[in-house]
Amino acid sequence: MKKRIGLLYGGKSAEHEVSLSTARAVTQALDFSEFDVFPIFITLNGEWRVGPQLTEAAQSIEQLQFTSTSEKSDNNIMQFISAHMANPFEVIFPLLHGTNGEDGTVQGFLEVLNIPYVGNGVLGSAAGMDKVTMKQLFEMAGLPQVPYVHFIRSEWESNKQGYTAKCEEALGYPMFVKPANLGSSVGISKASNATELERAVAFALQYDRKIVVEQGVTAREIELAVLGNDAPQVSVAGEIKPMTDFYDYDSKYKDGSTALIIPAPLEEQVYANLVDMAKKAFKAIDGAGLVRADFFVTENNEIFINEVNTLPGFTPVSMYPLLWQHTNVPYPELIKKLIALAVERHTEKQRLQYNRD
Ligand code: G1L
Repeated sequence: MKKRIGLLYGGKSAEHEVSLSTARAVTQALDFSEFDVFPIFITLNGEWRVGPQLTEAAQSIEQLQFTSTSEKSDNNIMQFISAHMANPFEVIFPLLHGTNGEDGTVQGFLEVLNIPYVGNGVLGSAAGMDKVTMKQLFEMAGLPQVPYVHFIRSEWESNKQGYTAKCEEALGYPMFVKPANLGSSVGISKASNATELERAVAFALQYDRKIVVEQGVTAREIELAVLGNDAPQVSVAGEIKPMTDFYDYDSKYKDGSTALIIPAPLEEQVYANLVDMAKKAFKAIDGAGLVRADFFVTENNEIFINEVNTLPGFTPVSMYPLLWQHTNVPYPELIKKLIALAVERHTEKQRLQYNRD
C-alpha cells in the first residue's frame, strides 16, 4: 500500500519562496512508487489550497502555486480539513514556518487533527524559535554558551542606560544584537560602542519585542545534523566560512558568499564532544525528527552552543542534507527516514492513555 503524504508549503512568511523551492526539491527526491503525494499550498495571504495528486516531481515552483479553486479568498483551511476527512493523509511534511512567524502553530494544528507530521513537535518548534527560551533550556542542560543579556521592548525603553551598562559589564564590545525570534538572520547586527548598541537594538526591535544581546566571539562556526527521535544519530561536522565580516541575511541566502566545508577539520576529541553536545541540545528542546545544531569553536577548541535550528535549510545543497550526504545518507533516503520517524512518533503517542479508565 502506498502512503498518502501531504507536502505543506508556502505560507504567510518571509521565507515563502524558500519553502516553495524546498517543496520542489522534496518532490524530486520522493519515490512516487512508494508515496501518493498531495501538494498543500498556503498562499502569501494565508489561504490554504489542496492541489490534485502529483504524479511526478514538480519541475518548477510555479507548478506548485496553483490558483484558487474558490472565490472566497479568506482562509480556506476547511478545504484542507475536508480533503483529510474524505481521505486521510498518513503523513504531512510541513515545509514552512508557522503562518504568522510564531512557530509550533502548524504543528499544533496537525496535533489537533491527529495527523502524523515530519519533524519537531509543538514544544520543540516553539522552543527552537525563541532564542531566549532555547538558551535557558541549554543552560539547564549544562551546555556551554556565550554570555548574553536579554530584555523586552518595554524594559529597554524604560531603562536604556541600565541595560546598556548591563551589556557592557556582562559582555563587553563587540556584541551581537538579535531578535529573540529566530526566523533567519534578519534584524541581527553588530555593536562596537554604546551608540551602535542603541541603533542595533532599535533595528532588532523592528522584528521582535524580545531581544538577545550576545558577547562577540572569535570562533569558527561548526554545524552538525541530528536525526532521530529518542536515540538520535549525529552526522559529520560541517564548517561555515563567512567571506564577509559576519554573515547577515544577504550573505547567507543571496550572495553565496559563504563556503561550506564538509567534513570540518576537527580533532577527534573535539568532534566527539560536539556529537555529545548536539544530542544533549536535541534533548534539551525535546527535539523530534531533526535539528541542525550550530556551535562556535574557538582557536583553543573551546566549544559554545549557538543554537539549534528545528527548520533548517532543506534543499539538497543546504547544510543539513549535505551533512547527511557526507555521512552516507543521500537526500532521498533522508526524506524516507524522516517520514518513518514521523510515523514512529505518532504510533508511540497513540499508546498513551489520556483518561483514568
Ligand atoms: F520536515 C522537516 F524535515 F522536519 C523539515 C521541515 C522544514 C525540515 C526542514 C524544514 N525547513 C523549512 O521548512 C524551511 C527552511 C524551508 C523554512 Cl521556510
